[in-house]
This record gives sequence, C-alpha cells and structure tokens, in this order.
Amino acid sequence: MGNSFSNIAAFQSLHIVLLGLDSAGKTTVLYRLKFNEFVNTVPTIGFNTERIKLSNGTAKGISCHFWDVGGQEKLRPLWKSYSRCTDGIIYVVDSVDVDRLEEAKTELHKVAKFAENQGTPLLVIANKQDLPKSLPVHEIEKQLALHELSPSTTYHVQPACAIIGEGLHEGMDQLYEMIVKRRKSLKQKKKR
Ligand SMILES: Nc1nc2c(ncn2[C@@H]2O[C@H](COP(=O)(O)OP(=O)(O)OP(=O)(O)O)[C@@H](O)[C@H]2O)c(=O)[nH]1
Ligand SMILES: [Mg+2]
Repeated sequence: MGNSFSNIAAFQSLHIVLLGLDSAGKTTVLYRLKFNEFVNTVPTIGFNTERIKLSNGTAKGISCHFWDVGGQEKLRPLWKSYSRCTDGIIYVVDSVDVDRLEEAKTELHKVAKFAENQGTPLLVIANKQDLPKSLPVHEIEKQLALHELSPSTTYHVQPACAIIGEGLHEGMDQLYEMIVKRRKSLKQKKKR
C-alpha cells in the first residue's frame, strides 16, 4: 500500500543536485536535511555530497543522494557535469539578494538548457524568507523568468528558511512528486 507513488520510486535512491549562486544557502539546506539542525557553513570549494533518507511528508523514507556544488563564479563550470542525468535539480536563491537575481536567472537558464537536463524537475528554493525585505515567491518566480523555461521542465517555487528548516520538507515533497510523475510518463512513452 503506502502512498500512491510507492510502487515507482520508494525503493530507489534519487540523485539530486543543489545549485545556486554562492551564499544562497545550499550547504545550509543540505545539512539541515541531513542532521535536522543548523550547521554553520563555510563557502564550498568543490562540492559536498550526502546520502539522506527523507524523514517527513510524502517523500518520507525516500533515500536521496545529494550533490551540493559550490556557487562561486569560478566553480560554476562544474555545474554542467554535476547536473547531468540527475532525477531533480534544486536551485537555491537568496530572496534578499535582489542585486544578483538577474545573475541567478542567467545561471539557472544556462543549466536548464543543457540537453541532458531537458525535462528534469526543478525545485526553486526561495531561501532566507526570515529576513526583512525578502522577496515573495511570485516575485522570485517572475524575476527568474521561470515561465520561459522549456515546457518540458516542471518546477515548483518553495519559500524557505534553511536555518530553521522551514519549507524544506514541503519543497522536497513537491520535487518528489514531480520526479515520480516524470518517471511514470517516461515509462508510458516507452511502452508505446
Ligand atoms: N538569514 C538566513 N541566513 C541563511 C539562510 N540560509 C543560509 N543562510 C546563511 O547564508 C550564508 C551562506 O550559506 P551557505 O549554505 O554556506 O551558502 P552556499 O549556497 O552553500 O554558498 P557556496 O558554498 O559559496 O556556494 C551562511 O551564513 C548561512 O548561515 C536562511 O534561510 N536565512
Ligand atoms: Mg556551500
């Protein structure tokens, strides 16, 4: 029995990549999901990787292999190889860093255009919602021009505060559902 998605993905490990500009909060998200507590981070030079069994919501019990890649400009060329053939992409955005939203948009659209990423479900985490002047989700969605992504890319924008973990499990549930739907439709296409 279990939830309606259990037959498809419950026993497999999902491969998820965390991308986004430096200081957006990717590593904070990663360790919040792993340890369920705040971990003080340093800028990532290279990448971090963790296997995490999700502990909440629809995706509870699902095992994920996360790759958290540094967001500094000199590291962004790595994003292509880390995002290749993943089940899902998480793009973390600093919701108060308005001056760099255009840069965040450009980098996201670059990643989404790689042939290998066509149709890969995308979870945008509008992070740092605890801070005053953080932009609301609809504004982040507009500024990142998510409607301009290929129609094959399903996405969800999740408001979050990685420091206390708010919104992260809801976001993972949405990503998981998009991944399962995609697997189902790919399976059906193969049958035809
Ligand atoms: N106020 C607030 N600060 C946050 C939040 N998430 C992360 N931070 C802080 O933002 C800073 C950068 O976080 P990191 O997780 O290291 O950012 P990153 O995206 O991994 O950065 P790179 O490794 O350089 O790519 C740290 O000081 C975090 O504590 C949040 O939700 N709210
Ligand atoms: Mg980092």
